[in-house]
Amino acid sequence: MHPPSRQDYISINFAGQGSGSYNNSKQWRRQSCWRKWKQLSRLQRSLILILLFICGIASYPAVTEQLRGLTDGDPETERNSVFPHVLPEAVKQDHPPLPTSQRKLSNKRGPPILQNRLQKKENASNTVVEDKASDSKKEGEEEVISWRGAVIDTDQATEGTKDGENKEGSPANQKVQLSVKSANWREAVQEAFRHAWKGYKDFAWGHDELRPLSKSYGEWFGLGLTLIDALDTMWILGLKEEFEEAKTWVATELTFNKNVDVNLFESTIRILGGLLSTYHLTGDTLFLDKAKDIGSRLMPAFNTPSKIPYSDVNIGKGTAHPPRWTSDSTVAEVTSIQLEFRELSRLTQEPQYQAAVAEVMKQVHKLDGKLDGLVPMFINTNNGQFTHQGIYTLGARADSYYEYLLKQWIQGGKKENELLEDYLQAIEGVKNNLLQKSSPNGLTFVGELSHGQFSPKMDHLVCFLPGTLALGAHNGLPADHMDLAKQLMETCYQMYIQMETGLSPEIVHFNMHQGSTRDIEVKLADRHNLLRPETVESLFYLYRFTKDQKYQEWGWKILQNFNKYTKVSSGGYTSINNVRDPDYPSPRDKMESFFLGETLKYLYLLFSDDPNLISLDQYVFNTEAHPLPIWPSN
Ligand code: DMJ
Repeated sequence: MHPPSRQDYISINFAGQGSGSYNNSKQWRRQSCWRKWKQLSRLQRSLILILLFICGIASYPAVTEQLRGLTDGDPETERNSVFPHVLPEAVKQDHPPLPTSQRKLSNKRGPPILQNRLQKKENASNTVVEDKASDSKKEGEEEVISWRGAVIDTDQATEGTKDGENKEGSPANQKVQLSVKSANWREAVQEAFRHAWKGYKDFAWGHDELRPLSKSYGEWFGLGLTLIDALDTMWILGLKEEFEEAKTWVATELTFNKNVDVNLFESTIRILGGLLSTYHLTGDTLFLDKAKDIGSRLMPAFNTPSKIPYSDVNIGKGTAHPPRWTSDSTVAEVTSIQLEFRELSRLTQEPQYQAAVAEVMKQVHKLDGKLDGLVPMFINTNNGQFTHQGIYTLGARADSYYEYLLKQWIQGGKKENELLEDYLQAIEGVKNNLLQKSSPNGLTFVGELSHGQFSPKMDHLVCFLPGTLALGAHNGLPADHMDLAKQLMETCYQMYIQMETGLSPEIVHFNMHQGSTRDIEVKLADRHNLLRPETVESLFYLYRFTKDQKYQEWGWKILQNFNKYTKVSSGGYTSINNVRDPDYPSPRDKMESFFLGETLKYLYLLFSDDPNLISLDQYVFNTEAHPLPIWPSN
């Protein structure tokens, strides 16, 4: 496929320019707000004014308290810093969040106006610095707009209101309350991010991963993995100050000219993907230049006899190799780097990136050894054949193969039929071979097949599937994909709430025999939680497409449980060993980069009612939650 020119990309436009539809300009918002205000009944207007008044009164003591707190320091932090632990005081966060007006007044609220930025991309320089310069003006406006928005956005309020908890009051009042609630939840995500970032900044700045308990860091590739993975999250959450300091580090410290072995897949999805999406969101070519640098340094991985890439590349020496013990690569790894390399070709007009990853897809498409479209877990880099055949899973080592079939098809404008065929066939394969119901409650789950033997084992990783199925249905694929998505979403949520901490283990086993007393069992070795994103990722898709409030409520519970059991007082969050022991979840002393790159980003987007905040008709998320543009049709 001939990659479109750079200019074609810049001409991506978003509905509404010059027409009567969506346009996020200040003038439009002012006019529209006033029009909507005038359309409200007198009763609705009075209710809103009373609510504003009550919030104003209620906020007075909290604001003065905050101001006192700012001058006094934080004794809690000082006490806990002597011996870090998973915060018992985070239990406080079980309480409903404070109304916005009672919280610390942040000067960086609300997401940046992404669509606006993209619409004006050709005219404006779009630097963050510029955004910063106009901050003071925006601040006041955004406060007001968030209130007006509560009224303006009523048609985005959800069906969930019908069955939700706010049965009293007028429909308009209910919608106001829902908007305020989700604004508070977004703010809680911002707080969580700031807390995670504080730990990273204090103890791991510029390193790959925070070790929050030992107040140190872990190195994997030595490339500031967490910082790069988190760049676009900060942009989307509107954390401009944090974004600026991270950007400075990228500009002044980040170098890929290092004698280090990196994993092709992990560095593609986290680093290349993170840099490309940050370039798209900000328009800052610093990130594109860095993306080109790492992308070209990863290319030696494809120099293999079969053109199926090796797992590891030395980005300084330009050499690549498989793991020491095998010449195999993982199927998910070699088939989940395509979105990023295809986009790199489109942006640079250099076809070699796209050609290399397309060759992998072409070969895998033709390979023997699939079962109804389901793929084995390994592929040999010498002969290009599947190895260790006979085991089929939607979990580790195969998961994102399925995700990227659909997402490449969407990215490329739904023209590449082989990708769609392989995806549809694979979903039929899941239904025919891997789908079962648990006992006693009939939860639908995706198990595994090993040489014809079914195992009722499901990785938490499989919880990407409800979101992917929903995305497919949204793009015109069969409606029963959405039915299945909803059933699996329920199961993934049950994997959380049936645990004593309310957090999912890494792997569960479902009971299938009649007479079972519980649906879900967890083996001792599988009780850990790594702060993974897949369930909240799927909740985000399901909420976007259905507007059913329950998905937001579920996400809120999960965030509260992360705060309760994984938050470390001195900064950061930690993975834990035992989701079944609320008294001692046994912290592991590691904050994975995807907690900032994915988990918190998806939670924030889940709590947003703005479908244009990373529109799913304009962006496709890579498997590390980095949004990349859907290519324009021309
Ligand atoms: C992330 O790196 C990606 O989401 C990947 O697809 C799977 N593993 C982690 C998150 O769980």
